[in-house]
Amino acid sequence: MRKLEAVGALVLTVTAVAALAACHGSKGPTAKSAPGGSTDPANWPADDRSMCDYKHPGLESNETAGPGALKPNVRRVYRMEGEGDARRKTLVCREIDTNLDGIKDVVRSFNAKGEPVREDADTNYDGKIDSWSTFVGGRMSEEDIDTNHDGRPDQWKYYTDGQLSRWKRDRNNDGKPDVWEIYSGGHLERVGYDDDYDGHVDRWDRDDEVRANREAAQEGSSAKDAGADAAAAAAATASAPAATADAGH
Ligand SMILES: [Ca+2]
Ligand SMILES: [Ca+2]
Ligand SMILES: [Ca+2]
Repeated sequence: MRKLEAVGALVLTVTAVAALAACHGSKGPTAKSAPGGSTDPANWPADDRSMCDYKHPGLESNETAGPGALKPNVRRVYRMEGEGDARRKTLVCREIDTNLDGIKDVVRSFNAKGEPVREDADTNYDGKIDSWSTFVGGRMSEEDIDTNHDGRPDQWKYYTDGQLSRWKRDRNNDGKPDVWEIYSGGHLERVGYDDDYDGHVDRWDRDDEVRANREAAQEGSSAKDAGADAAAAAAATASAPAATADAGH
C-alpha cells in the first residue's frame, strides 16, 4: 500500500511537472508546435517521435490522454515479468507530448523501484532536446540545459537533497563553464567568474555583492525599457544570464 501511495504521489508530481512544462512552454493561443507537428489534433503526424524504446519483446505500452488532450498524448512503457498470477508490470519509460502538437517532447526512464532515473525534454518545442536531467534516489540531482539551442548544454544545475547547490554557466559558448554559482541551503552564497575563459575563476562575488549587482541589473533593464541605453556595463553583464534563460522559452 505504501508503495502504491508513493507511486501515486510520483504520478501526481510528474503530472504537475508536465502541466508546468506545458504552461511554461506554450505562450497562450500561439503555442508553438515542433517541425512536423500540428496544434490541430486532426493533423497530428503518424510518427510521434517516440523516445521510449517500446517495441521490444517483453515490453508493453499504452497511451492515454492527459488533461486537456483530445487524443492520447502520454505513452507508458512497462516491462512484463513472470507468468500467470505472478505476472507483474513495471513502468520503465513514460513520454508526454506536453504542448499537444502530436510530437513527444519529454521522456522519463524509471528504475526497478519505480524511481525516475533520467529525463530528456524539448522545452521550446523546436524538435530538439535541450534539457537533460538525472535523478538519484528519485530526486533530481543534475539538469543540463541548452539555452542557446545549439544542441549542447551551456548551463549545468546541481541539486543536493532537492535543493539547488551549484549552477554553472557557459557565457562564451565554448562548451565550458565560466560562471559558478554556489548555493547553501537553497540561497545563493557566492558567484565565481572566469572572465578570460581559461577555466579558472578570476573573481568571486559574495552574496551581498551578488544582490547589489542583481539590483543594479534590474535598474539597468528598466532604464533600457525607458529608452535610456546607457545601462552600466556591470548591470548588463549581470542581467545577461537571466535574459538568455528567458530567450530560451
Ligand atoms: Ca509536443
Ligand atoms: Ca528544443
Ligand atoms: Ca565558457
